[in-house]
Parts: sequence; structure tokens; C-alpha cells
Amino acid sequence: MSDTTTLPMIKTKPKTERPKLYKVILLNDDFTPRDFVVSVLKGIFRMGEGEALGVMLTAHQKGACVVAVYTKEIAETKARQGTELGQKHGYPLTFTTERES
Ligand code: NFA
Repeated sequence: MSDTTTLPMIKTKPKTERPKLYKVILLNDDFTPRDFVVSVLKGIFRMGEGEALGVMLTAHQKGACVVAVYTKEIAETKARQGTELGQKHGYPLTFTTERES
């Protein structure tokens, strides 16, 4: 006689939550001075001169450039700060955010 009991199998999915990531995108315009764009990239996105220059030039030549990727809150805050800094100086500088993959 077998007296084994069957236990209900409880499977827990090992789920590691990955935060959704958002790109901050720099849009080109015809008015914001190049130096100003570089200074915003250095100040708000903590870039060095070379990287900031590269991102500014890519946006200038292609119309837009991905600046960095962050969680939603941080991406939206930095995009707003960059855009507001431009407005404060009378420039149409614009940063947008976009959900990544
Ligand atoms: N196109 C701007 C200019 O020629 C420079 C610029 C680059 C502006 C990237 C916005 C974004 N002064």
C-alpha cells in the first residue's frame, strides 16, 4: 500500500522586473546656437565636450539624435529641463522622450 501524498505543485515565476526605458531625443532647429546646445548637453546630461559636440552635430545633420536612455521619470525631467533652459534664453531648443523597445 502506498501512503505517499500528492502535494499541490506551486510554481512561482522568477520574475525580475526590468524598468521600462525611455530615450531622450534632441531635435534640430535653425536658431539655437551650437555652443548653447553643447553647454546644455554637458550641464544636464553630464556629457564631456567631445560627446556633446558629437550629439549636437548628429542632430544638426540628421534632424535628431538620441541623447541618452533613462527610466521614465528621469528621461522626462531631463527633457523638460533642457527644453526649458532653451526657452529661458529665447531658443526653440527641444528635447522629446520616446519609449524604448
Ligand atoms: N542647427 C543649429 C544651428 O545651426 C544647431 C543645433 C543643433 C540646434 C542641434 C539644435 C540641435 N545653429
